[in-house]
Amino acid sequence: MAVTPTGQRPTIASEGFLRALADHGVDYFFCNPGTDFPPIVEAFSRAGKTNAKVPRPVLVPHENLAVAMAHGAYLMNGRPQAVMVHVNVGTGNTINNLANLSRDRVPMILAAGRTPITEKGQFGSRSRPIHWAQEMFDQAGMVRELVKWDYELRVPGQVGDVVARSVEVAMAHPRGPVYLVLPREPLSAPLPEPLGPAKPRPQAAAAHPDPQSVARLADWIAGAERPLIITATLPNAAVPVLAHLAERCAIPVVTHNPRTVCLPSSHPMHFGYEPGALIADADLVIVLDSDVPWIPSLQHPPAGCHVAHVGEDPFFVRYPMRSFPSDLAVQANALNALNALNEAVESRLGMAEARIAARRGRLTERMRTRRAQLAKDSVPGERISPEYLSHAIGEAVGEDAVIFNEYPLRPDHCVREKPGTLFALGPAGGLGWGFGAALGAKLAAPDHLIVATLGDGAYMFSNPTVCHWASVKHQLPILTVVFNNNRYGAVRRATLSMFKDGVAGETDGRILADLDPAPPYDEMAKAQGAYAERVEKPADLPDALARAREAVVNESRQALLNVITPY
Ligand SMILES: Cc1ncc(C[n+]2csc(CCOP(=O)(O)OP(=O)(O)O)c2C)c(N)n1
Repeated sequence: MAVTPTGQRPTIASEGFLRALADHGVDYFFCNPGTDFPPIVEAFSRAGKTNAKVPRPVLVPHENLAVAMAHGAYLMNGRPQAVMVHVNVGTGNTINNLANLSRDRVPMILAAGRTPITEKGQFGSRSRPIHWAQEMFDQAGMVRELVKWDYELRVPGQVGDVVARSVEVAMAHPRGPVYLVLPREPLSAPLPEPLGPAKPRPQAAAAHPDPQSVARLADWIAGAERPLIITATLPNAAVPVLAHLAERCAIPVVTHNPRTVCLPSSHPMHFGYEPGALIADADLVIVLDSDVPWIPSLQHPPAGCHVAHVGEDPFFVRYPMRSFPSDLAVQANALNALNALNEAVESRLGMAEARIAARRGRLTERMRTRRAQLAKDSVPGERISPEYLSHAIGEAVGEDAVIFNEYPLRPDHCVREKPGTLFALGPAGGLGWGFGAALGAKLAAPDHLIVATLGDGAYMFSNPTVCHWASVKHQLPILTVVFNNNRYGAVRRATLSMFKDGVAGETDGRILADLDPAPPYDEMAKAQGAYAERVEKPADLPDALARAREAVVNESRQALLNVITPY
C-alpha cells in the first residue's frame, strides 16, 4: 500500500464503503470474514483512529445468524442493516435466512467478497490456493432469485454511488434485500477523490390507494352482511387504524399465518388465526397484506363472495403460482389504504347502521364462546401444554416485551395488546431464525425485554452454540423458551395428514420426526453462561419464568427455559 511523501495513507474504497453505509443510516455491520476482508479490517482500524463514522462491526460466527440478526434489528428500528460474508461459501450459508428476509420484505445490504480477480501483479491479487477454487462464473446467481438487485464493484471511485444505489433499491417498496460483490483489489484501491459525506437519496412515499377502488370497496363494506378481513402482517401504525375500521363496521378480523400484532388481543373483533369458521359464509373478504389468506384445499369463500386484495403488492408477483379469487386489487400501503377506507365508509354507513348493530350482536356472542373456549384450553393439566405455556409466557413477560416466535407459541393464548410486541417466522418458513432475530432486536432495542419462543427443532436449527456465544460476546441478554416436545411435530403432522392410514401411520408418523434423545439444552446453555432451567411440571412454570425473566432483566444475563411440552 502506497504511503504519500507526507506519510499519509490515501483513503481506500473500503473506507468509502463503510462511511457511505453509516451515512445511509446503517447502524450495524454484521459480518463473518475471510481472506476477502483485509480491506474491511483496515478500514475499521483506520476509523478507530480517526473517529470516522462507520457502522458498528458485529462479528457473528455463522452467516445464517448474521442475516437473522440484521432482520431482527430492522424490525425494531426500521433502518436497513448490512451483512458481509466470505465469497461464495459464506453467501451459501446465508441463503436460508435470506429466503425468510426476502419474503418478509426486509431491506438488507448483503455484501460478499469475491475471490481476487487477478492472479498476480496487483495489490490484493490472489495469495491462497482457495482463491482459484472459490471463484464462480456468476457468484450473484446463487442468490439472484432472493434479492431485488445485485452488483459487483469494479471501480473504487464508484463505491459511494454503489452504496447509495443499493440502499435506494432495498428501501423502495416493497422492500427487500440486495447483494453486493466486493472484490478485494478495487476494495483496497485508493479513492481518486477525497471522501465527502454521502447524501442519502430520498425514498418515495408509500403508495396511496386509487380513490375509485377505495369507493368501490367502501360500497361493498357498507352493503355486506358477513364481511371478513384477513391479514398477516401490518406496520405498527396501521394497527389502530384497522382496529377502528373493524370496530366501527363490526368486521371480524382473522390474522392467518400471523407475523406481527395486527389487532390487540382484547379487541372485540379479534377472531383469532384461522379463517375457517368465518370464511365459509362470508359475502365480502378483504385480504390485507396476506400472501396466503386461506388454504384453498381446506376452505374457501362461497361463490358470489366479493374478494378484495389490498397491499403494496396485492399480486405477490415474485411467487411463481398463486391463484386466490379476486374481484378487486388495491395496490397501496396498508396504512394508507386503511385510512382511506375509514374515511370513505363513514358517509356510507347511514343505511347500514341497523345491519352493523345486528352483526355486532352476533359477533359479540360468538366472541364470548370463543373466549370461554380459549380460557378452558389454557388451564394447566397434568403436563405442560403449549397453550398453557403460551399463556404463562404472555403473563410473565409483560406487555412491552417483544416476542420472536419460531412457530410453537399459540398466539391465541398469549396476550399481546401492543403493536410491535410479537414477530413470527416469515412466510418462507426457514428454520433457524427466531433466536438470531431476537438477538438482533436486542442489539437495536437494548431497553426492551426480548423473548425467543422456539421449538426444540428450531432451537437446534438456530445453531445454539453460536447464538449463545453472540449473546455473551455482544452483551445481548434475552430470554429463550424452548418448547421441547422431543420431535419435529410439524413433520409428523404432515406425514399423518397424508398417510395416517398408510404404513407410516402404524408408527404414529414417528420416523424422521423423532428427536430422541433430547440433549439437556438447559445444561448446554448454562455452560455458555446462561441462567437455565428444565421445567416439567405445570405448577413450576410461573416461578421458573419469573426467575428467568429476573436473570435477564436484573442481571443482564441470557436465560433459557427448556420446557417439556408434549404435543
Ligand atoms: C431450514 C429448514 N429445514 C427444514 C424445514 C422443515 N420443517 C418445518 S417444521 C420442522 C420441524 C420443526 O420442529 P420444532 O421446531 O421442534 O417444532 P414442532 O414442529 O415440534 O412444533 C421442519 C424440520 C424448515 N422449515 N426449514
